[in-house]
Amino acid sequence: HPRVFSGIQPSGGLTLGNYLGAIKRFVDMQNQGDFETVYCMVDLHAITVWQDPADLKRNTRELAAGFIASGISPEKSILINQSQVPEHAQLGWIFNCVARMGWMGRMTQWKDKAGKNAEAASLGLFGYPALMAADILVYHATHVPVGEDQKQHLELTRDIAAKFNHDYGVDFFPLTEPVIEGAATRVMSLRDGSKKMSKSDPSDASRINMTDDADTIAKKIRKAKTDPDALPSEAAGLKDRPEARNLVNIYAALNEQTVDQVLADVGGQQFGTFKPALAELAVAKLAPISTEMARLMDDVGEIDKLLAKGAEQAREITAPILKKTYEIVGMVG
Ligand code: AQP
Repeated sequence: HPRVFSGIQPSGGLTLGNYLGAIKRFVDMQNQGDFETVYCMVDLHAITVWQDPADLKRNTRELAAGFIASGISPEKSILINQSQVPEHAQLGWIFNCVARMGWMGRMTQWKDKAGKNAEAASLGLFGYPALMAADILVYHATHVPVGEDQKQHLELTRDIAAKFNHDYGVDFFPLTEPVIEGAATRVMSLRDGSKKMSKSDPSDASRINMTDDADTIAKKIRKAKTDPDALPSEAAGLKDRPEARNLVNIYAALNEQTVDQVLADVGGQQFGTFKPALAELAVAKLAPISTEMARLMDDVGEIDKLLAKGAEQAREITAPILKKTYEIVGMVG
């Protein structure tokens, strides 16, 4: 079976964006049965910006709970924490020596996150995409389900694989395909239709957290920014209406419908009618997940055990691939 790899940073609580853009897709690919799936909490990536150590531990375990509560099964997928599989960082170093400064400097995520003060950003933040390439390629993974925002990093992963293969005259690392599918590949902020919904947005009202209770979810959706017009009856009518489009996309993704199917039902409605329906759907889909997350978090020992087992399974794949890489590069060992 072709191998799938993807990861999420334990840099805060999970958002609806992470769930619809990533985790829900991870579960689909796991259950399709056509792939061997590896899913990861990328803690080494999280520390490219400051993380309080106690928060990092808690967020990592909570993210593992979020994966499992959403339907990632440790029986069907390999579930790991990045730092527990040392080959990620080891291959990451090799790729730091393959990737070029110019490539990294062109990444829009780097530009957004470093902002005007790039001098003060960590070297790790700059090199982030090389470690991400290693995360994927240390499994020879060929398919990577992600949200739209990760497309550029995946192109860079291909560039790194191609340059490695070319420089060493081998056909060793595969060229990976991003899998960016579904109605919610880019969930936007509830306060600003031009900004991505993000864990690190200072405004909590901008996002739905997976751990929000029903009242909070309903309130955030009620207050979400919209325009005064009624909903159109087909997708083309959402052009130039980013906030309206975002809410319809969220509805479609949660209800596993296309945008046109949703609009066939709700076209003509005002937001005063649509928002409560969306809130009800969101609560119905998310409440069971957050309840299960809280239950799993009552026994972090069990989560740690699962992660230790996942790391062992992962290393059966990664250790031989790293060994072969070292041989190709010319390391004695
Ligand atoms: N708004 C989003 N819509 C769709 N997909 C999204 N993803 C993130 N936000 C959205 C997808 O979630 C996966 C994991 O993301 P990450 O945790 O590695 O980092 P990120 O993309 O930087 O996510 P955040 O929430 O915006 O975190 P912060 O605020 O810390 O930067 C990826 O597949 C991503 O596409």
